[in-house]
Amino acid sequence: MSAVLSTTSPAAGSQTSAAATIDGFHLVIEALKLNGIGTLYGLPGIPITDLTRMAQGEGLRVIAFRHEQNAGHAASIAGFLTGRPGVCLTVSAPGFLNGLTALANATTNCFPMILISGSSEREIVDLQQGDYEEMDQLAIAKPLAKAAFRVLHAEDIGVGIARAIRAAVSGRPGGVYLDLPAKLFAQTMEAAAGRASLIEVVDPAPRQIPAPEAVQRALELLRGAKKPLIVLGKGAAYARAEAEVRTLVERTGIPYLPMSMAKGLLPDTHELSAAAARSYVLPEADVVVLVGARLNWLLSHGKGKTWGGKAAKDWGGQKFVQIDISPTEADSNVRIDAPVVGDIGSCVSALLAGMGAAWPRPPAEWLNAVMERKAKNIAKMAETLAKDARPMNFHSALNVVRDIVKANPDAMLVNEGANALDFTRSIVDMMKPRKRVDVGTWGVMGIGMGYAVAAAIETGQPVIAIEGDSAFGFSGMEVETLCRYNLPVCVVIFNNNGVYRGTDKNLGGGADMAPTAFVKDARYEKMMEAFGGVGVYASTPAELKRGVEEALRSRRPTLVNAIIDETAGTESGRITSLNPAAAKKPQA
Ligand code: FYN
Ligand code: ADP
Repeated sequence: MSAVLSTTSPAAGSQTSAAATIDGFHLVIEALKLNGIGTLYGLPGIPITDLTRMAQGEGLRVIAFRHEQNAGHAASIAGFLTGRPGVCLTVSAPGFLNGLTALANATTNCFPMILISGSSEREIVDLQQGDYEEMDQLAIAKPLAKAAFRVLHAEDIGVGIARAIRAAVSGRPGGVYLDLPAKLFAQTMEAAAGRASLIEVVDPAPRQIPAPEAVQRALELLRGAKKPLIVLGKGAAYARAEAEVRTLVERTGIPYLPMSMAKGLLPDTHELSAAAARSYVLPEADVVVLVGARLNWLLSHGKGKTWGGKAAKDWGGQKFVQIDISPTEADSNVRIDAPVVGDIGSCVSALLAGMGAAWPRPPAEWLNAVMERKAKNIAKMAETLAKDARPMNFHSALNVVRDIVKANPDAMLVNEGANALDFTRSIVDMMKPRKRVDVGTWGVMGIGMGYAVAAAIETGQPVIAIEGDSAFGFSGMEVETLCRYNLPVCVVIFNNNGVYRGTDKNLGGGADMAPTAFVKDARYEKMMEAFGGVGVYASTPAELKRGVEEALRSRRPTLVNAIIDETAGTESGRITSLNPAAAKKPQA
């Protein structure tokens, strides 16, 4: 475990008789360990190959991927799941660029992540003299990250890593870039001084207590509400505020709507869940409490027809309470009447304290109307699910997944695609917090295998990844990674032969397939078999059920190729209105 050069791996390369020196490699490793970072996600290569070897030698877990984007996504979701920054390690220029999508996605989603990339020689890069993988990485990363730092001297490694950790997890979490030039790793310094320069970050994400007057303002607004609604976002899941949120919902009796990654914060079967009455409660509500959810596109920016406005940009008349750690989030889309700034646990606790033990329930007419609409939609859904269509469609396949997830509430669910995403979100109930991870704020495709790897590693639970056949393609090579680390991941590909569906034709009538169509009847399960995992071809619900259940039982990496009716999908799933051509047509 020693980091003293003379007692460590010869791979350090630079040791002499200097028994009491330490190099940059080991300072980085020790700084990470000192701060409780036990896993690195990455892809070795110049100049970080030895860093990955030495980190493993020093007891860190190093998970090596086949493409940096997947390693980056893995690190970011590790950050979401643990509340500690997930670390991704890449080589310079091209590897760094491959990691940037994940860094930007982490920042957008408020996931704490640190992208550490090796870089080429500063002097040559800055004079643009044509170094190996020359690129001004710090400048490129800056606009995509919450913060970006470069360390040039071994004695600054401790500060650099401490700053990266604080930036990633304090306040609104996000992606941080840390630039480590190749020369830094080989620098040495006196070992005792080196260790003394490292910083163990104290209280990296301090609680943020809301102002009492902000809490009172919110309570006054809520007290007058006739049709109150709570919207739970993934910020509440990240904040691990499920106990406080449950008390808030149950003490007030206010119906709540979970955003996609907040599903399971309270069990989706909770009597106050209004998920099945979404299009009723949003326009009808008069006071809406946003708890770690932004009024972005996923909530139609808080206005327009979704909210009962007459036209696309009209205010629906709702008043908003917004609980968020970021003071600048309020008023980003519509007026926020009562912003409550602080961490969600502290804010909700303060609201509860201000309410006292007895708080008036919402009027019965409101609750009854919501429950009536909800019951109607659930009954309609049950009818559709019971149809057992052959060939399988999204509903008959998800009917199976729904039962399996219900029977395995600790399993993680990864979900991406268009129809595969939208149908899974509304059909598969989640029973526990932070079990569902998906395309998030951007609707990004390609998170699948990276998230699946990290979900398995960070939670130790089995993972079910429901993947559209297109979405899977972005990270499909990582099935080798699943096999290499023998991870308990069951990938289920909803294979309908194309993007959205498999029936599109070449509009020009030529021999090429339509841009949205794939090779018909592709045998994706053989990809998993190629690396020693289990492949399953499933054309019926019974085969799908057997395949997934066996994967959960065996904990072996498994890929189930679920054959779906190629006519089953709709263009862009439930967000067809975002297509430029569709947007020209009047939307419901
Ligand atoms: C939900 N619903 C249910 C249930 N849960 N019905 C019965 N039972 C249950 N349990 C109903 C709900 O009331 C809605 O019907 C419908 O199912 C869909 O619910 P959802 O998913 O909550 O709502 P909706 O309208 O799809 O949500 C809007 C959205 C969502 C923007 C938040 O679409 C979303 O998260 N989209 C992400 C899309 C994405 O990122 N795609 C990737 C790019 S794909 P109604 O109330 O009747 O409306 C590239 O092409
Ligand atoms: P969703 O997509 O589920 O609606 P968003 O990503 O839009 O969720 O919103 C999450 C919000 O939660 C962000 O505005 C972020 O600032 C906030 N947030 C993240 N962590 C915390 C925390 N610990 N306390 C309070 N707010 C938080």
